[in-house]
Formats: sequence, structure tokens, C-alpha cells
Amino acid sequence: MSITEVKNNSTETVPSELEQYKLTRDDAERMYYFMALTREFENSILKLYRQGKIVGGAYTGRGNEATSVGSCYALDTTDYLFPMHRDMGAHLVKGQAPLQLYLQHLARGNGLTRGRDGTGHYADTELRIYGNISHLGAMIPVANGVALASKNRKEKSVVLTYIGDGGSNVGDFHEALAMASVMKLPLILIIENNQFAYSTPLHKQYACENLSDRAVGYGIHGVTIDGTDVIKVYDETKKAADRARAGEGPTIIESVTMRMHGHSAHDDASYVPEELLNEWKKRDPIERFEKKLFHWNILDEEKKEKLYEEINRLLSDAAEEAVNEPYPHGSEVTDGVYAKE
Ligand SMILES: Cc1ncc(C[n+]2csc(CCOP(=O)(O)OP(=O)(O)O)c2C)c(N)n1
Repeated sequence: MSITEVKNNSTETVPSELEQYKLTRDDAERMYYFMALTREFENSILKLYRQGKIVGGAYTGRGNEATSVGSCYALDTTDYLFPMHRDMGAHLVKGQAPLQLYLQHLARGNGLTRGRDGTGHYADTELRIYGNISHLGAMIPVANGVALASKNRKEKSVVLTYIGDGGSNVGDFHEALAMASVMKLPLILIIENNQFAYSTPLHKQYACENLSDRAVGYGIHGVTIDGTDVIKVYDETKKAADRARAGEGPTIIESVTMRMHGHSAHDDASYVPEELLNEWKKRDPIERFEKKLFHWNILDEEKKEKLYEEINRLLSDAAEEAVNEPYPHGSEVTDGVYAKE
């Protein structure tokens, strides 16, 4: 790792790897915080699932934290986010409170979907988070619609959404990109290539070299990056957002990662070769970044311990509060379904 000692305005030394992307030491620490928060939050969801408290499935993005955090970190507050089931980090970076996320997963009556859903299918219009639509690919045309509205209103807001390697094969993906490219919509699509679509490995899914090669067919910008490198993900998303704001249309970013758990908590992923998992463990996105932060003196053991204590206190307080909230009352079952006279 090479560091050029560069002074920034606050007289702190900024490692050249951060400086070249106009990131500060605080930015780096925040990205680390959000990756750690994401993993700890998802660990607690798995615990609640095993305790029988989660109403739906429990999907985690272990291995994907650099992609979800780095990409959303590149957004402005006025941009729109359409996350998928591995993107808890993006929810958190966009400002979603852990309490809201627990209420949602626990299907409590005062959650964002008022107990109608037990995972991440919610919208929070204030934070500009929309989604997730479970039917793979179906969210991209909706994201297109928001991107078109933003363009028509001359808002300069961009729309960031995600799809898996498996999801990138459905028809909606193609139709949405065909439309987004000709209309030059301010859309950023991250293909999270995490090696498996449920139990289907990559070689049974596509025959091209990179999934970003598909961008050529739409005449748009496409790039493949290491999805375990939070700074790289941030940088490519930021560049895509800058292009989108300048009216240059959509970008496909293929972010290569590994799904380090089963498809969801019920799946032991026995079909994933252990050697493959062991290889990817060496590229754990949080550990990789942590090493850099230690090297740059942004983090040390004491600071790390405090940060994890803070995160775990925040999460256990929020989880306890959410667990004690009631489920929706049966009498409310048709609320939001039929128009009231
Ligand atoms: C159109 C459609 N087909 C099937 C499913 C069921 N399903 C949900 S997630 C999933 C695997 C998705 O794999 P991928 O897109 O690679 O994303 P990953 O889960 O690996 O992140 C499947 C088959 C679905 N939700 N929608």
C-alpha cells in the first residue's frame, strides 16, 4: 500500500488513495462504520430469525457490504435509491434508522409497511428509498420511471438500483435498459455478481465474459469492478452519477463479490464449494478496508472496539424497542387495500 502524505484543510494527513477520489479521513471512517453496522445489523436479524421472531425470510448481504455502502455513499440526499435484498448497507447509508428496519423485519404495526411485510419491501418517500420489488428485474422499469420524472422536472437527481447476476437475465432488465439508454435517463444499475443465483453458478447463467459487456448492446457506459473494494465502488458510482447528472444517461456497473451465506437463512448453501468460500474469505470487504484504516492511522484497536460497542448498543436498544412493539391489529387488515368512502 503506498501512501503519499498530503495535508488537507484540516491539517490531517490524507492518504493518496483517498485524496485522489476527494475523500477525507472522516469519509473513510464513515464508510467503515456503515459496513460494520450493516454486518452487525444483519447478524442480529439472523439471531432474531433463529429465535422465531422474524415473520418473513432473513436475507443477508455478507460479502456485499463494500458494494452496498460504497455505491450509496456516492449519492446525494436528493437522489433516489431502489435497493435489493443484499443491500442493507445502502438503506443505512441513505439514512434509514435501524429501529425502522427492525420494525419492518419484525412486521410490527408501526413499521413502514404497518406489518404487511417482514423484509425490505418498503418505501420511505422522505429518504427517497423505494423498493424492493421481489420479482427480479421488475424494479428497474420502476426506477426508470422515477429517473424520467427527475429528468422531466430538471431535478438533477439520479436513481441508483441493483440487480443480481441471476436477475440480470430476466426480460425486464433488457426492456428497461433499452428505454433508459435511448431516453438518456439518469440511472445507475449495479449488477451484483455474487457468483450464485440461489444454487445456480455463473457458468450456467451467461456466456459472455463480463456482465457489464451487455452495456455495449445498449450503447451505454459499462464497467466491471472489484465489489469488495469500497473505495473503488464509491468512485465508479460517483463517476456514473456525475455522467447521469450531466445528461449522459445510464451506466451499468458490474460489481464482483461473493454471497458468503446461503440464499437466505433457511439455506445452508451446501452446493457452494468450500474452497471457493475460503478464497473469498480472504477478500472480506470489511477486513480489507480495516487493514487500510489501521495502516493510515485512521483506526486502531481501541477505536475499533469503541466503534463496535457503539454499534452494538445502538442495535440492541433498537431491536429491544422493536420487539416490544405490537403487531398490527386484525381489524386493520384491509387498511390501505380498499379506498375508504
Ligand atoms: C422473476 C423471479 N424469478 C424468481 C424469483 C425467486 N428468486 C428470488 S431471489 C432468486 C435468486 C436471485 O439470484 P441473483 O439475481 O443472482 O441475486 P442474489 O440473490 O444472488 O443476490 C430467485 C430465483 C423471483 N423473486 N423473481
